[in-house]
Order: sequence, then structure tokens, then C-alpha cells
Amino acid sequence: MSDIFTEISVNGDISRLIINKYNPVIKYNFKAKNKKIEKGKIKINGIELTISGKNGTLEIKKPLDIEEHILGLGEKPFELERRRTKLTMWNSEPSGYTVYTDPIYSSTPFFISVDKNKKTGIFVNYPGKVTFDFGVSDYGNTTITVDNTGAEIFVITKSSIKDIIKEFTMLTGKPFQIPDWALGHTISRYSYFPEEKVIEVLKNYKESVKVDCVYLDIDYMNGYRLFEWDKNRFNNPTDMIKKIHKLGSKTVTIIDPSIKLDQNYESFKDGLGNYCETDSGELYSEKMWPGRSVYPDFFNKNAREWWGKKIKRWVSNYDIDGIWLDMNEPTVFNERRTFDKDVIHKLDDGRKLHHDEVHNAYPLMEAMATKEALGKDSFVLSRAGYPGIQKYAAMWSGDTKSSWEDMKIQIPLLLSMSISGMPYVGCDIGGFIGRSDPELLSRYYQMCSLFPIFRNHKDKGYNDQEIYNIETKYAQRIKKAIETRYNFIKYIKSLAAESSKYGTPIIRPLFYEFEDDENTYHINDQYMLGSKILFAPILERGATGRDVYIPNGNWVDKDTRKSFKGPGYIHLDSDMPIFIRENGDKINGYDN
Ligand code: NBV
Repeated sequence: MSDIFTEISVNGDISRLIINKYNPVIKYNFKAKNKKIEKGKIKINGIELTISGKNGTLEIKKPLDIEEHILGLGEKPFELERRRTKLTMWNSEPSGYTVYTDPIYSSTPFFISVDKNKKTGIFVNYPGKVTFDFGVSDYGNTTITVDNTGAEIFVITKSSIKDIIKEFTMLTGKPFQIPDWALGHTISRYSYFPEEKVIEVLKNYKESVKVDCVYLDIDYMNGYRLFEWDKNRFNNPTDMIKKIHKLGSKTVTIIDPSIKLDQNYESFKDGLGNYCETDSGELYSEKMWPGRSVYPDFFNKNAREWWGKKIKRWVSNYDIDGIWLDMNEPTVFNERRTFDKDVIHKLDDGRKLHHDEVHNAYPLMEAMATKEALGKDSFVLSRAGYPGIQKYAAMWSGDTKSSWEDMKIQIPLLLSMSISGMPYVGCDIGGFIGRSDPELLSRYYQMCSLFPIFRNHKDKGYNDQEIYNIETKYAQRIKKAIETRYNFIKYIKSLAAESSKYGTPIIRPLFYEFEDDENTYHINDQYMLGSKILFAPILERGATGRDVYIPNGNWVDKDTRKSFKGPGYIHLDSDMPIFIRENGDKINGYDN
């Protein structure tokens, strides 16, 4: 135990622990003050941490109370409460996931502990593998295992959950300013092509609902070569995008990190020198969509600059409005599903680190290279991430399954991302993998209608999910859900603006607003939009109403104008139970 050195510095309500002289790969906004060195057990503002090391790993223990709430940790298909879970931080592509699959795409090694009015945020800044065991193998303790001999840990102590989240986002970076159109109803399919079909789909949609953007999936590419169109399918992309713009929508194209290893491919050739290498100095290549491919080393400034130029040229040549980053965990088609252990990253400060020491931050560096090249008003959507990703990209939750159970878990999954610094989140409406019957699809649309990212997306080989392909009864429900979205769009935009200033979540778990109400920690099937809207979507087949937990205060049913007083449960027969907090300030753009 005595071999562990911890350098502690305190700045206001944040304390930083540097264990064993670890030099962070990702550096955050923290000004170190009052440094002191400690060994073994550490006490910070009443928080006790016992740090030990064995076999090249670190173990950090923190007492776990039987009623302590553990919240946060980003994208996990679990309930909001993390107590009695063991969660791994290791960006992974699970080839589709279901309830309790862990890990999945992005990693956020940050949690909030709520214990007898004491609120603490703990952020373990190590972008390799970290596991959090909240009282599973050791009932009375939270045990954090870091796959390294050193790490940086931030401890945030504040009097409210809200303030901890705010502080965490200020530390890791303010969310970018998301363009308005990215918050509208958006459509996608793996894959819409050729170009005439893209226009036809859009036109058909627009006969009944608004569509702010169409996403183009990998089949637009020429043999999966980045920055090249498949000329048979997209003979005149400039004209197609002009038409899309004329129809009042935007275009986002998908980009993977894999560059086809092909001597006749211009982008491969001009990027040489910027790709990941192995520790014996060879070019690292592995299979992905284009076949054998190489991968930019986004940890390196020159590589980021090269990538930035490519992205910028791609977007400006065709007037593309946004970039969708996929497979960036990073995922490759080998046994490990990611880069080999001998892959080296050349950091800007001259260090060379093995992939496993930086793995989780690869998408962060890719998103940074992409967003910084595109500038202020641009839009990037990313599948994987690490704290700080909010400065560059919105997130969607990847390859969900089309089932009721998998739909429901998206609420706590996205809420947990929201309270972990990522405000712009959404999931594939309808579920990505599998067939969605019209009832499920329509309920999916409703559930997602107040999520920041609102995008219909579907895998190949399953049913069409476009509104014009759905029977009237359910199409009408979908239309209404989309209209409801647009009724609240000004409020959503104002919340996004607030978010980019203070890191506040747009959608919120009930405990965010009512942290003293113990019941709110158990509500996984409702969410709030800002502080004023409470939504309890219908999530069961055949249901025509549901039980709703009404938190403290007076709440007005949006449709019937009936008022309810909380806290307590009510049963409501309603197709889309939305409540407006009474006596609150006026909701921006919504007539209440
Ligand atoms: O690019 C194809 C898909 C995409 O549609 C999906 O949204 C991503 O999460 N992509 C995964 C590649 C894998 C498809 C099985």
C-alpha cells in the first residue's frame, strides 16, 4: 500500500489526485493549487478513499452505504441506479445490444454518489480500461479498478446533484452549440440510395410531416472509400444535395475511421505518415468495411490536421451539413474487435503510448479533429466517446434492438448520458436491429419525441419505418408525436443554448429536479424536458394509459388541462401523458 503516491491539489470544490505521477493523456481545465503528497488512505472533505496497487493495476475503495445512490457513468443499458452493478469502461461494439449488455460504445468513468445528503462526484481520468464495482464483489464498498499503475482522479463535492454535473461539465468542457436543424425530426436508413430514392423518400415524408435532415449511411461511398461517392448510385451528389436543401432539409454523411489500404486510392496515399503504427514501426492495418484498412492516429496533431483538411474539403465540395462518426470505438474486424495491443499512438507531447492506454479517448480525438476543422456552426454526431466529447459531438446510442424492453431501457440510458456531461443524445427511433411493428414504432416515436436528437434509423434487412409506409391508425400517432416535438422545439432550443453555456442536461431524470424525493431515484420510465415538462410515455403493448409519478408541485395535463398535485402516483388514460409544471415561468415558444 505504501508504494502508492498521491499528489493532491485542491481548487474550490474540486480536488485532483494524481496517483503515482500519472501524466494524463487527456488534460482538463483544472488549475492545481496547494499541492501535497499522501500515501495509502486519503480523506477529502469527508470522503474516504483507500488506494492500493497490485500486478500493474490500481484499486480504489470507497465505503458504500446501503442506501447510497450511485448515478451517472454515461451510456449503459441499465436502470439509473448503479448500486449493485459492475460496469466496465472500455469502448466496445457489441454487434447489437440489449438490456444489461456491458460495455457498449462510449465510456464515461464519472459517477455521482448521493449519500445522506452528501453529494460527491468522482471522475477517474484514465482512458484505458477501468471497472466500477458498486458493492457487487465487496458489499460494503465501491471498488474501482484501473488497468494501469497510475491515474488522475477528480473528486467534486457540492451540495446538489445539479451543481456536481455543472462542475463536471465545466471541468471537461462546455457542450458545442448545436445547430437548430439538428434538433428537428431527422431521418436515416442503412441505406437510402440511389440519389433519386433519397429525394423521393424525402418528398414522400414531407407530404405529412417536417423533416429537418436526412442522414446518408455507408452505401453512398465508393467501395467504402471515405471522401468518395459511389458514382453509380450518386452520379450527381451536388445536385442531390441542392434538391435536399430546396426541400428545406440538411444532409449528413457517415464517416468511418477506416481508410482503405489501396495504392490507387488518393486519400490513402496522401494520408501516409498519419496512420497508426505498431511498436516495431510498421503501418498498422486491419479489416473493416473497405477490406484491409489503415487508421488515422488522432492523438497526433499532424494526423488531426490532415484529417481536418480532408473533412473540410469533403463538406465544402458538396455542401454537406454535418458528419456522422461511426465505428469509432475504434472497432475493427479482428478477434479483439479493436486495435491490436502493439499499436502505438504518438501524442502531441512526444510520448508514444500503446493503444490500450488510450483506447477510450480515440473517438474524442477523432471528434475533436472533425469538429475543429468544420468550425462553429457545424454538426457532428458520434457513436463512441469519452468525457469532453460534448465539446465536439452529439451522441446516439447505436445498435438497439426493436423490442419493447430494449426501447424502455433507452430512457435511463440517455438520461444517464445527460447527467454525465453529454446533453445532445438520442436513440434510433424504432430500434435499429429487428422488425418494428407499427404499434412499437409509434410508441417509440412518442418516447423519443422530447429527446434532443430525434432520428428514425433502421438496419438493412428489416421493415420500412417511414411514416408513409405505416397504416393510418399508427401513422396518425407518429404524425402527432412529430407535431408535439415541434410544439416544444423553441423550448428545446433554449435548453440547448443553456446547455452550451452551463453544461445543464436538456432531458433530466426526475431526481435532477427533485433530489430530496427518494422515489425519484427509482423512476426509469419517465423523464423531464428542462425543469418544466414531465413526460410519462406509454411503453407497453396494448396500453391506453399508465401510472404516472407526479413529483412535488402542481402539474397540468397538456391535453386535458386537468391539474394534479404531487408528490404521488396517478393513473391516467392518455395516449401521450405530458405535464406542464404550473406556476413556472412561461415556457419559451409554448403557449401554456
Ligand atoms: O453504417 C452502418 C451501420 C449504421 O447504420 C449504424 O447506425 C451503426 O451503429 N453501422 C453501425 C455499421 C454496422 C452495421 C451492422
